Amino acid sequence: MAEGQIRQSLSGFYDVMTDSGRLVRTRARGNFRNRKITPLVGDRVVIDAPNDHEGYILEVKPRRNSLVRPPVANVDQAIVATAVRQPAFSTNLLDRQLLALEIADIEPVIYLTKTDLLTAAEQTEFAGIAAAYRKIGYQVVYTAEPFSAVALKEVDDLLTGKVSVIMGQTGAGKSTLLNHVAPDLKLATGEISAALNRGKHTTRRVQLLAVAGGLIADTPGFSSYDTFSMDARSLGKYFREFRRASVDCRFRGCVHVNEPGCAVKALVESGDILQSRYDNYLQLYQTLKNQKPNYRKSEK
Ligand SMILES: Nc1nc2c(ncn2[C@@H]2O[C@H](COP(=O)(O)OP(=O)(O)O)[C@@H](O)[C@H]2O)c(=O)[nH]1
Ligand SMILES: [Mg+2]
Ligand SMILES: [Zn+2]
Repeated sequence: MAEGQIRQSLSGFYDVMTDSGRLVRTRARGNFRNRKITPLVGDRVVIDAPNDHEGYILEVKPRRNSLVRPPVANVDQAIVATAVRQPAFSTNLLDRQLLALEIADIEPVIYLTKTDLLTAAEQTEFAGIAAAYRKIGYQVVYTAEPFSAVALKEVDDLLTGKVSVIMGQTGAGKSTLLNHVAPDLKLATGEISAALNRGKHTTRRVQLLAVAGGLIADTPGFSSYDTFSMDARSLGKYFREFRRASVDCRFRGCVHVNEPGCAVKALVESGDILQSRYDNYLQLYQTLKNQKPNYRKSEK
């Protein structure tokens, strides 16, 4: 028996790094499937490992948190790679990703990619967007020159000693960024990566890569249409600046839509809360309100 961490899952096999530094290929024991426990990369597990090629997972330790996309547990933070161009920047997609992470209780860090594709005027615009998200309370890595020493140092420092995931749309530049942080990785990027994914959708590999003294999962993509289900009235607490402002709303339980004396709406009016955040909030609020309870999938 040994304890360790799942570093990779592939076709029903889980590669576990034991605390004594052995990498053991394991399978989950039958009774896990019966109890509907699917081991996740990042899980702390107890294994029975007579040798390095065939072990069994006996127990999955309680998780601190977990994500569905990518399927990783016990995550300290998520780097949200967001392209300013190619694919086009969307506050809606960014806010949805931030929401997913707030629900999962995982700290987001926003990394703006492809900044070299911006004109000087657009650079100024994005510096403003970066500042606005910092004001909300998110760390934002934004430099006019992509992969500048400053930006890479910031990422390096972030990763050290932590379990991270990098998420973002296909083509956002996730793999390219990781290759810059750790050139040894040689992750496939662009066309090559897309071709590999097309041929491989039956064998979804999830793995934690050792980078900058930490571990990070690179993931093949994020769907902008991932849905959330929760009571619409709870949505506001996952928008940090709304949650802070709401203590000044006239009504307890204000959902910041039609209520008089709403402090959130006042801050949108005064320009202290981004109009785009409010618009994205309203859209999500309506979607959640229109969900029929019977059709709701369980939360997370
Ligand atoms: N101009 C520019 N292109 C980039 C940048 N980062 C990545 N790319 C390109 O964008 C494409 C997608 O990058 P990739 O890392 O595979 O994206 P992923 O799907 O998020 O892993 C590749 O062709 C990269 O060369 C950047 O900062 N500037
Ligand atoms: Mg990639
Ligand atoms: Zn309000």
